[in-house]
Amino acid sequence: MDTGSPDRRLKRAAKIQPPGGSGFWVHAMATLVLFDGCLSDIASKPSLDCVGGGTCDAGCAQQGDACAQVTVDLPPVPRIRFQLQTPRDDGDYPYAPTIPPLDAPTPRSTVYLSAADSSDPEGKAISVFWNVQDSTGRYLSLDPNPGAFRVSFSPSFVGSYAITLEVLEQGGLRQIAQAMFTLVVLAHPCAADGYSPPCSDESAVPGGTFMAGSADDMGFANERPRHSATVAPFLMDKYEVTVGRFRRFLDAYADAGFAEGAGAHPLISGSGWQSAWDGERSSDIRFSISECGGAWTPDVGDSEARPIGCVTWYQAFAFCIWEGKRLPTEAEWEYAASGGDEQRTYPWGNDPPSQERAVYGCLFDGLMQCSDADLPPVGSVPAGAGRFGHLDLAGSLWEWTLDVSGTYTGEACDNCANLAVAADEARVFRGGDFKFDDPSSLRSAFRYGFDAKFPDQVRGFRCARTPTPSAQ
Ligand SMILES: [Ca+2]
Ligand SMILES: [Ca+2]
Repeated sequence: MDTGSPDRRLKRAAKIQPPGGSGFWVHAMATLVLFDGCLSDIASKPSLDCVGGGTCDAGCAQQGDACAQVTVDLPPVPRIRFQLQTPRDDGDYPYAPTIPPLDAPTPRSTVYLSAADSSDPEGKAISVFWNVQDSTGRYLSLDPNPGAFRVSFSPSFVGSYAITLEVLEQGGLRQIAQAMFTLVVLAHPCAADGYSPPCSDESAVPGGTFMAGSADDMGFANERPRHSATVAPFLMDKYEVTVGRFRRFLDAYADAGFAEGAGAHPLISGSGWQSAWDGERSSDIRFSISECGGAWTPDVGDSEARPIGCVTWYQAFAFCIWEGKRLPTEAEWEYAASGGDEQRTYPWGNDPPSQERAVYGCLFDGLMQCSDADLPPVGSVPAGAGRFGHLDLAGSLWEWTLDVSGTYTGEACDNCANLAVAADEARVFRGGDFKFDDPSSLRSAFRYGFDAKFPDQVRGFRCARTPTPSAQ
């Protein structure tokens, strides 16, 4: 008699149905596995001979064996609870596979798991073991260790994560029970349409003076000399302009130009639209972007909240005018990224770049090769927010600014912009991009310039405006 064969095991599985309306993102299954519930090691277990006794469990009785009386030792009961914020105490785990939170967790967040409600019906001690696998089957590391009753992990990417809790009876039949559920991690909930709040939000930047550029022993030659720059209070888009926002512009923009001087910085003369730039229609812009690619799709799709690249400087300027805004000056952009007089090396501070703080180096999806998944929806790395709340200033896409690309003179800048167009029509863009793997490009003072007419998948933008006195 082979008492250890799999068919001697009693298995039961139950699907736990998530409550209506939120079931799309969580699926739970509890599996109970009773090892050798009948005969294995029978001498060491409390037992009752079923021959003539008539009280054996069905699985044993069908085989006509003498068997253990398993009803006196029920399997342990695994219970998973979880929390998406730092728990206040050991009981602060409000969610369960059948009680999901309203919002799914986001990449780079922390998920806190608790097995503390698990128990054994007979009150025996239990031990637990967790494992968490991502959608590729890779095991995630658990803090502090997989055998702890309370653990946490950080999902790196959008996708499904299989969470398994195994509970083992200490003593008795040493029965093992398992509970499993699938947690779906979604992109940062900047609205799926790409323009509803918070996607179109602005963050206010108080005016002030800071040192623009880099010191003599820092950065690249075009960042020097360092010089004083003053900016008046302004508002700047919290996020890079999304596909959804740009689509609304293309759908509504019927003209092929703007009034002379539209979109000017009110304190910088000659900074507005020039009629010589008229002529490009919505259909022209659509064609240009479609040829270039990036996150753009011809029809509304899954990429509405991803940043729009492949825009020329002129198209970016046109969009900002259409939204009642303008392009930020280079000094304004750097002021926001530097945290003003905090003189931050990076928007988040002076700590070196990491994938938690900036989308760069084609590593957002955790894989070395570059793919669409390396350019996520805007705001996907909230830990990289600047002092004034702007997201993705460093990384994601380069951002066009108003200024012509040129060298610094060392003169103090008082709401200034370089408007002296050069033969190459190069305009400045800032902040690095999702592909470029040089973390130096993510510095607040790093500057680069290229032909304003030339679209590229790695170049996008955000808009700014000067508040009216009543709005300040
Ligand atoms: Ca990659
Ligand atoms: Ca950026």
